[in-house]
Amino acid sequence: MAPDVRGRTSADVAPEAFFASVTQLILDLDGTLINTEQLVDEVVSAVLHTRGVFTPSQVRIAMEQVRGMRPMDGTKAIIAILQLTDCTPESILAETSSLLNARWCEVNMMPGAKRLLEYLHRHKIETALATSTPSDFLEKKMASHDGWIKKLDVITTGDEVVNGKPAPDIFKLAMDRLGVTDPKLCLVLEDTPLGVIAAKAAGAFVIAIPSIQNDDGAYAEAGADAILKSLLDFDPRKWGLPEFEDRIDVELNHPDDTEGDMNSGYEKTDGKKAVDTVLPLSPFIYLGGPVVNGFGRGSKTLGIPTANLEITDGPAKREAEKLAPGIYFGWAGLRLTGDTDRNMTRDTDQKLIDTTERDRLDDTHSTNKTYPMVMSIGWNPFFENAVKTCEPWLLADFENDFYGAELRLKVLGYIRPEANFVSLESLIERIHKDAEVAKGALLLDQFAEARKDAYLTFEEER
Ligand code: ADP
Ligand code: RBF
Ligand code: MG
Repeated sequence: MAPDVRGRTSADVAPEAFFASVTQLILDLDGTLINTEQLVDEVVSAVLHTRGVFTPSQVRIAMEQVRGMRPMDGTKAIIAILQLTDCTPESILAETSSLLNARWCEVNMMPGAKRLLEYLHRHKIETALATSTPSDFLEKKMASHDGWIKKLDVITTGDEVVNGKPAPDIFKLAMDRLGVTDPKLCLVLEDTPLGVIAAKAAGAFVIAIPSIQNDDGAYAEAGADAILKSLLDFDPRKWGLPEFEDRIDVELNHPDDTEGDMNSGYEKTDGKKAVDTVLPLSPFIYLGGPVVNGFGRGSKTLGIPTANLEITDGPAKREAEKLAPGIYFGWAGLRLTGDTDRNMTRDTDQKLIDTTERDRLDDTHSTNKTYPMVMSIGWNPFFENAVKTCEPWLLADFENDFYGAELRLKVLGYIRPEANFVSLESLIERIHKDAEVAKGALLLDQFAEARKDAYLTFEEER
């Protein structure tokens, strides 16, 4: 997205046409509030592959085209796109829905969804759900979700309207039930292009939070008024609503590069210390596994080595799904074994070495240590990665590589979304600033204490 004259992307701001305060919110469910898309893709594509001979990408493209539709509409559309013969939509839907019903309990909420719902409830902001899911499916889908859905003012389901998304019916019905007098004061959050089209046709403002990667163009074309990377980046103040109030200030030690950095909120207060803000995660997220090979460009291209963890498969996958793509900070525990024992380390920031750590550093035989870390999780837009990576930079100097060593992370807070940059230098500068934000945050009591954790020192499993 091209930066505007103020150096911000349109994701940061409500559109010029928006001048009032939002009075109601309408939320999509799947892919917006709950993380169903991967599971649905996995189950439906497995069933489709039993019904015909397709390449994985044919199936993926077909599924992306129907995302947001009601289950029956989507199944019919997929049959048409893939030109499936000898099978009815009813038979496919019967199979996919029974497989899915057995697995809805695996589905997490989307990162930031709980925070948003609690905020809306706390501020008594009228909110509706507008889901393509029919009500009988919905009950099964939400069975393991502690009833938060019942706290919403209005629920509209796919079976209640004649036409499903991309038709505007479901949003119009939600607006009727909310008693909306002016659709332009309604804000819709949607993850699919078809949902965006439907909400725009109903007259609402729409924020897209894409569940289809690397295709912001499709959302812009659908008419999205703003595109965010995740719910964590929704700023209600820009829509005339009260602020979240849960980001906390962090003092930065090296505010030399503040000039001209409009994007960062990196401001000098009373001409001295620069401050930034971070969003504490609640609960903290634990990730662990062996350090794996990445693209080999962290240290080479950026001078910033990142000890990649496998998150598309294996034990860390489910935990990593709880994190929106973005930049985070926390503590890392590292168990060096065999050859990697020779590694001598030195914390780059002495203030972050507590007494226990100092003892451990003196004991050259001990190899389990904890380090401050800053990490990126996602698709690295600057390099347009096709796979999601988790890349922690341990804020210490190591003499040797430690591929294969056991790494454990306790992720404490969110710094910012993944971004694209005009140059490699500006990406590098920004990552160094992230490290300063991480170090500043880790000095705060609430995050400093989190270092004492038997998981990080390999005394306990999780
Ligand atoms: P890759 O793309 O394979 O991850 P990098 O260039 O990012 O390659 O280098 C990462 C490797 O460098 C890590 O796997 C680790 O073995 C080593 N390394 C050295 N110092 C650090 C550090 N401070 N933080 C993270 N990894 C480091
Ligand atoms: N890559 C991006 O494309 N955009 C980013 O905003 C971004 N931020 C990062 C922040 C931190 C703290 C770290 C450690 C990495 C970040 N990267 C980002 C990832 C970087 O591109 C990646 O580590 C290298 O490509 C090496 O694989
Ligand atoms: Mg790396």
